Amino acid sequence: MTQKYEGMWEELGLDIPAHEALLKVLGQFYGDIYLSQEGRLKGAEYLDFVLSEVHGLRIQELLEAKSRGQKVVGTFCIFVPEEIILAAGGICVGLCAGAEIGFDKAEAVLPRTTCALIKSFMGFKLARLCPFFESCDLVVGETTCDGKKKAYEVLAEHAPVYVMEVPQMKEARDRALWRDEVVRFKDRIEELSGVTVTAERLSVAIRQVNDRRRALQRLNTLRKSVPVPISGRDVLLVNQIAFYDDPGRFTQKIGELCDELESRIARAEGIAPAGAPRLMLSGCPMAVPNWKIPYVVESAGAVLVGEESCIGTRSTRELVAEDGTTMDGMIDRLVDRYFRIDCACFTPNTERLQHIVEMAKDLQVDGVIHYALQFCTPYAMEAFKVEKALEKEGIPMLRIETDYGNEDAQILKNRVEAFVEMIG
Ligand code: BJ8
Repeated sequence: MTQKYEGMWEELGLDIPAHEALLKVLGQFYGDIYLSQEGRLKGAEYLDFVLSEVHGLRIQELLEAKSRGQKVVGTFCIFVPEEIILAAGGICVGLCAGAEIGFDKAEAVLPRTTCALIKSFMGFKLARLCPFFESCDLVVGETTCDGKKKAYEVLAEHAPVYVMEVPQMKEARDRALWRDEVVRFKDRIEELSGVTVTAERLSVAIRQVNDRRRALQRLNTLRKSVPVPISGRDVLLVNQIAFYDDPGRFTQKIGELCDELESRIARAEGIAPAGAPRLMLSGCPMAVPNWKIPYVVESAGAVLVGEESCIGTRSTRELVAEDGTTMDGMIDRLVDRYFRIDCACFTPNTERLQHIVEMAKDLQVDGVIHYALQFCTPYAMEAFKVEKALEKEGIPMLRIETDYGNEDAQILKNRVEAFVEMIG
């Protein structure tokens, strides 16, 4: 792939030697964590292909779309209403990053005590290693946690940045502010693209994004089966790819994967033995290629059956109501759907506790692993409430705080193994 796309990467201004080294490490990492799994599905070939071409073919597609006049918009948070970008003929790509890359450069402009996700996206940008970033006509930030909102001020010195104000509470006045923000965002996207977002265009986009969510909901429902037919690692990858790939193609491929899973379930076949402890992850998002915890958990003999996270059910649980007929009506439905997101940046955030308990029961988990990135105050603080809520239901929880490095791999392994042994 390297030679085939080198000209394209050069034009995007990437640091070619460093990028080549990154792809090499990523390939090895992927081989160890993904390709080594036994009994993988045929549908996983799609995941392997997308990942192998994530900086190649997909970027080529984005650049071709740009040459036809479409705009590429990068985002960091599931609060950004993708439907509006699509309705303006644009393409939305997730820019959160899950690798310890460019941290020396990031730490020159941000405190060391910043969460790894923020340092990673800043590092990828400053080290010129992300072709998605370099393809963007606009990057959209949001006022969720303090680290992110201050980091966007720095990022704005290096890229065209637009910030949406996300409220901190969920009162009527907060909803009114959020509605204004969604309309302001629509205006900005119209200005960027030169395309007016009409009710017809928005209605098509709402259905398209909902279809992708429905495909992921179907996949998550199939994981209730005992034995579980697909590994947590593979589902995490599916959720990660959802932020990069073309929505129509993704929905079709995940539909095919689900068909295959249904046949596997009918034959009572699983990816892990029926007695393997079933665990659920809860907490911070895991952006590509952050596969550390799922790998540790599944190597310890457990199987992951759910992810209560933004790269998981937090972004797929809710659909936008499709019964809006006017522009105002559709905006209201978008506003309501996004306003229900239970991010730990909100206070209070009791819905999240209810969702976690419901999910844990529904998936018949034996335990929950709460995952917070180091220096992520919202999720690390909320972990205590999550633990209490689960304790009331008799569901054990292991609290983990970590980063993208491998220094704590052995400690994590020991802790997860002890947890799995305890619940098993
Ligand atoms: S809706 S979870 S994607 S804000 S890990 S940067 S919170 S310090 S990612 Fe998030 Fe939107 Fe919420 Fe989801 Fe800050 Fe924590 Fe870092 Fe985080």
